[in-house]
Amino acid sequence: EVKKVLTYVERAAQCTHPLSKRLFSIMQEKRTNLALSADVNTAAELIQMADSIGPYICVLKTHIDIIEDFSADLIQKLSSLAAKHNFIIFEDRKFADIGNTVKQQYGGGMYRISEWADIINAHAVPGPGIIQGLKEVGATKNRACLMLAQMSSKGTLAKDTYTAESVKMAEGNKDFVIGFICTEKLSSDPAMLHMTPGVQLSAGVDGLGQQYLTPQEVITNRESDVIIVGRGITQSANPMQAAKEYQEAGFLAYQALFN
Ligand code: 5BU
Repeated sequence: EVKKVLTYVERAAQCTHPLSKRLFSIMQEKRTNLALSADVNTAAELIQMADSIGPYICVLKTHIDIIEDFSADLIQKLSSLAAKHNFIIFEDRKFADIGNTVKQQYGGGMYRISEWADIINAHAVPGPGIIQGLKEVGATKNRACLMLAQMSSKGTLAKDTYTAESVKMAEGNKDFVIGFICTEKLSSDPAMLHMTPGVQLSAGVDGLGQQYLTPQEVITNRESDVIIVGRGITQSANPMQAAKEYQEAGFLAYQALFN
């Protein structure tokens, strides 16, 4: 049996959710499957990173709660840069509570995540109520969610049955869940996105449990769609050059799927 790999264009055509459709289109247009994990601690650094690395990425991933000087102005600038460089904003909030609580964490508080983050993610551990709660806030705004089906860290409990059940939960909510955070392809549905953190140009570990795979391993062997890179870019002497290298490595691996 010959396994047919679909192009980003073909995947986009299969998407019913506008955000996954848009993401696959951006990946094709900008020739990138790179997501930047912009784990910096000030608004100025985040803005600077988003503007300089913006041309090379399809997704900008934030941890908004590690910013020391958060303000509405930061969100406004970030949103303008997303429009300028055509990338999607993913707040890596990892919601993990009951539906009624995550609703408030997503829509309220000081960050008002639902007002600016195109994509958020959620742990499956509370059960499907977490998706219901998030959906009540996000669906009308055309937002989307990724299920945390696997993690990159050593000793993760998100494996085996847990992973399989997370995938089922995601697939039962395709009007809001557009894919997974995972370390390998988990769904044969071409509309489902697979995004993988723990990526550097050389495999290795970080001393606090993070485990790194190379872009080629992630795209070619694990058959994931998007590589998420943080320190490989942000801690590089030349982040822009590093971003270019990750973009190239990721996109070349994608193109090689068709050879
Ligand atoms: P790094 O600097 O490339 O190691 O950063 C990885 C980022 O991805 C960081 O923001 C983590 O919070 C995030 N992450 C991860 O590393 N592993 C996971 O399983 C998940 C998220 Br989920």
